[in-house]
Amino acid sequence: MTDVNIPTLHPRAESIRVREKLIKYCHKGVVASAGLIAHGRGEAFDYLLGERTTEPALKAMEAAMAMLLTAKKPVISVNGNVAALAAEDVARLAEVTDAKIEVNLFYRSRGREQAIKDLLLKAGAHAVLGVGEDASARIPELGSERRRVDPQGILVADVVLVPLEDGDRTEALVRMGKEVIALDLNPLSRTAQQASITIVDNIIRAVPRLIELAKELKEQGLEKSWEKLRSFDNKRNLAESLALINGRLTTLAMESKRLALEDEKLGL
Ligand code: PTJ
Repeated sequence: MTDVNIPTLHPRAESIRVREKLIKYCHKGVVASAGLIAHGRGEAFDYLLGERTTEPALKAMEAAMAMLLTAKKPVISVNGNVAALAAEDVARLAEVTDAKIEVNLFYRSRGREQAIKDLLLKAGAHAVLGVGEDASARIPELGSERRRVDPQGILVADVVLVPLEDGDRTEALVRMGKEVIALDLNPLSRTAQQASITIVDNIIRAVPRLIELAKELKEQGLEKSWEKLRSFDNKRNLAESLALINGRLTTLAMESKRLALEDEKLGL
């Protein structure tokens, strides 16, 4: 592995730093090779969103935090990308919401499970479920390795936070009667569409904001949380995110056309 020198003034310095982090954790066996591809898809959607936390994402975060704070057995599901990008924040989020942390992988191997658990413990997590023999229960009607869950964690959870995942598990968890909070930059993903609440934002920005929100909502009281939850509509919120991308692209297309016309006038 080579260490790349990232010029501080490079316009995409932060983006390159994040990529390098994922590559490093891929070499350490935390991130699956396909996780690098998944990150690229996330980057593309982040570009379309303007690489910022949008109003619909903030609304979804408020509802998600309300759901987590009023849950009886909340669980945060962690895969390789999540551990590499947000281990410390996930540990903090679990603490402020009294949630359990469980490793759940599509490309499951004993080595990766353990590497992710170690990373989370080092980042401050008190306990990490779903590793080795602990993942002894199964999500019914699910074929992938994601079906393996911990009987102390996802199996009995009422609310599961599922960051960075597009697949069949969310649907299966909803069928089991659980509420699912998805965190996914792609508002069109299967997971985003099937979840009870979808936060369309980058995990790097979203989890720190969720931690701040926990404090704010706790200060406001439980009744306020229920209100936020009752008034939230996921389909409407997803539509707002899509409209936002659409509006942004329309504005950018118009601007590009205006510049082309100016060039034409100048004979360029
Ligand atoms: O660690 P494993 O074995 O469980 O494998 C994890 C991956 C990510 C490889 C696996 O879950 C997978 O293949 O995921 P998908 O189907 O590519 O879906 C990942 C979703 O996360 C996509 O919809 C991306 O847009 C989204 N995404 C990627 N990076 C980010 C993101 N969402 C939020 N923040 C990001 N930084």
